[in-house]
Amino acid sequence: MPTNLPAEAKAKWIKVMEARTIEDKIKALEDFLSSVPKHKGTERLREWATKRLAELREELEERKKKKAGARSSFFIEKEGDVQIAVVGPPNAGKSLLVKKLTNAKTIVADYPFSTLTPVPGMMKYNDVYFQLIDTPALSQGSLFRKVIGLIRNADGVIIVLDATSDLVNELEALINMLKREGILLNKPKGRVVIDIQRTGRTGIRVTSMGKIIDGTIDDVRKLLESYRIFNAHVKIYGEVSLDDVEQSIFETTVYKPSVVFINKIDLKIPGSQELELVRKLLPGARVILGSALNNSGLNEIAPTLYEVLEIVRIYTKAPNAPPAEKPVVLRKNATVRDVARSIHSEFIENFLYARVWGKSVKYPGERVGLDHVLQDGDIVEIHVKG
Ligand SMILES: Nc1nc2c(ncn2[C@@H]2O[C@H](COP(=O)(O)OP(=O)(O)OP(=O)(O)O)[C@@H](O)[C@H]2O)c(=O)[nH]1
Ligand SMILES: [Mg+2]
Repeated sequence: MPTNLPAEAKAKWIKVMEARTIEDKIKALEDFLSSVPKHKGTERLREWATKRLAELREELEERKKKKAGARSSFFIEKEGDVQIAVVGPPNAGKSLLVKKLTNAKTIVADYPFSTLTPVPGMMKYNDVYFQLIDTPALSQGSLFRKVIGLIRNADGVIIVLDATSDLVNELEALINMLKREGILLNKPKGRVVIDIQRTGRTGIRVTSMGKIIDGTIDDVRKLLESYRIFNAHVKIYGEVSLDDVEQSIFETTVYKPSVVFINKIDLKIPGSQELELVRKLLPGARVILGSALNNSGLNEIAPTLYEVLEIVRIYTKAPNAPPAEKPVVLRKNATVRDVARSIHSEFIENFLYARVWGKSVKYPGERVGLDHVLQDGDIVEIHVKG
């Protein structure tokens, strides 16, 4: 349903997007919410904004605590290349799994709700650093909102289930809990990514790798402009409606790629019918059977995350120098522009051309422009003016 927001509210949204600090974001979001008229079309938006405000206020509290040197904090600074929240029902084995996969000093205990604060650990695979976060059990309670915040900030999730429990019910409950918070574990049919450009005057560029079912690229441009967004790169994947474009301006729903780890198979091996139902609940996710106790299935986790996250490693190089050892880690459909931006915004402003070696080009060292789509393992040499 369209939100039909008045121009005043739309103008206030841009302030939310432009806010750089949590304090500013809270203020702008409050201001925005007060200008949104109450009717059926804005119901979802208002509900979402209210929850988001609560989350931001909590995050602010946490950051203050951390600054004050408090021992327990829920806010985990991103380290490494991708951040993965390890979530699931109580006592499923989340902590033991994170402990086995990383260097994390997290507590494993044979009673539920033993983990009360998130604990990060680092896992390396194929030159990519995965920061895994052991989280408190996901169930309604005082920590619920905080765990949701952790998941929203993460790039993906590992769902840990206990093979001796009712897998289908547990998973369904978890999916629905997250869905109510605007976190989707199933890839939506289409997806809109809006990259707001803060430097330069690029105008609105729309790259469609799918189709807009009820409008044109020009309609997308007009919609964004009505929100006073004038410099942005809009990427469309799959089938989307103009409504989806508007929802993605608000970021009301986010999709998190996921891996399901069915743990404790040393105690019970799930039946094939049960597994089929699990797969049906999350068709896009990958399911791994294993045991954190016996170390089985653990080796499959990193390569599977790599696949579901659609990770692309790009090795940058300076002219007449060997490629960097540490890749820039991006996602599928990443372009030379994304690589240039990751180095410095000046690389885009002064960009001349790039030379690329690897799977995305016809011959080694081919010259390409900013919009060239790269592939995993490519080497990129960017040439700039002056
Ligand atoms: N048999 C068996 N026990 C396991 C396995 N993985 C974990 N456990 C045990 O299950 C209990 C719970 O493990 P934790 O890692 O603390 O579980 P959790 O999901 O972190 O639990 P909370 O933090 O309380 O939500 C501990 O006694 C573990 O030793 C497994 O693969 N097999
Ligand atoms: Mg735990």
